[in-house]
Amino acid sequence: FDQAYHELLTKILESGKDKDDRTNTGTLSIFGHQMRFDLSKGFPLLTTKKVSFKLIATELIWFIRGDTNIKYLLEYNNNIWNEWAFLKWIESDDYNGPDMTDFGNRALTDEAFNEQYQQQLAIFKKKILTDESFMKQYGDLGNVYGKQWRQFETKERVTDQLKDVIEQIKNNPYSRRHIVSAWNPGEIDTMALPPCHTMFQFYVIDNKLSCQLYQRSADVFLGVPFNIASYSLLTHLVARECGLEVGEFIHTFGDAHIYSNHIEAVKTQLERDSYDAPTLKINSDKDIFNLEYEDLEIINYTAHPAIKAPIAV
Ligand code: THF
Repeated sequence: FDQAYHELLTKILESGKDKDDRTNTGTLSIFGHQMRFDLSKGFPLLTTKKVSFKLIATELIWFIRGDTNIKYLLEYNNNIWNEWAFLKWIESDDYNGPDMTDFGNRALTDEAFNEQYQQQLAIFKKKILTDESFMKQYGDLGNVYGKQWRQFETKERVTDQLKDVIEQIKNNPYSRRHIVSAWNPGEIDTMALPPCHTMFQFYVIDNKLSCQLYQRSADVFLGVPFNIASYSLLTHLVARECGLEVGEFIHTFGDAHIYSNHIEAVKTQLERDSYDAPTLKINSDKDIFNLEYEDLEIINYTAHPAIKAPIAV
């Protein structure tokens, strides 16, 4: 599994073009790529760096529950969406701490500022967990993935796309319309961040369920290892719900990029050899909408150490 990922990293290093981006970090970028993972051969959690299954599984369960408030993630000590909620707070009239403009970039270059930022972030997290009205106002990221998967609104109706697609797979498995879209053009401006995983489609053949994701924008070093494991886990959960075996996860990209401040980390990872893939175990009969993180287990996971790198905000 790691090989397909390493091929993508190598391709971007060798043929990516310098491209400016929203975050002013700078990237090497290519447009259009595809990877395939045969899920019957194991679970694609990368082994050339340690990736946290807990962070991936709690984020996916958060999407499946239709939740868009980071409180649920914080309760699992999952901090991967903090920056986007924090941004809404510091831009509001309720914030009266030190100036946090452009905190993502400044925290990397100014040690004194980074200390202030970590302090404000800690205050923010504590308020989300202990102050209910603050949590409701500033913990919510807007109509992001969870909202679109479970309550996609158009003028005519509200659609539970995930529930509907599962019903369709059960009743009409060979349909070519097993689609869930997170891209709701009328609601993009309500989202903290427009969806990077734009839409996915399921496909049934020989009693196996496959899933293909179209990802419009991909942070290949930090995000993609999460995205591969997340959609592979989703494929397992939907297959189990529908009484099917798992087929392939197919990952299709638009703008696939490596941030300029991740290049050294990428080179370190590319020098490593992979281990055998782990396997996923689900220790419960609960349905997909009631499953909890504690019901999931990754077994036989051996990996090289994690490689730290800064997230672009
Ligand atoms: N923004 C950017 N710039 N990249 C992304 O991948 C990304 N996401 C989500 C939303 N915005 C994004 C958030 N997903 C990490 C991983 C996934 C994220 C955000 C952050 C991360 O920092 N991972 C670290 C470990 C972090 C920890 O231990 O707390 C890692 O080393 O893997 C795309 O979905």
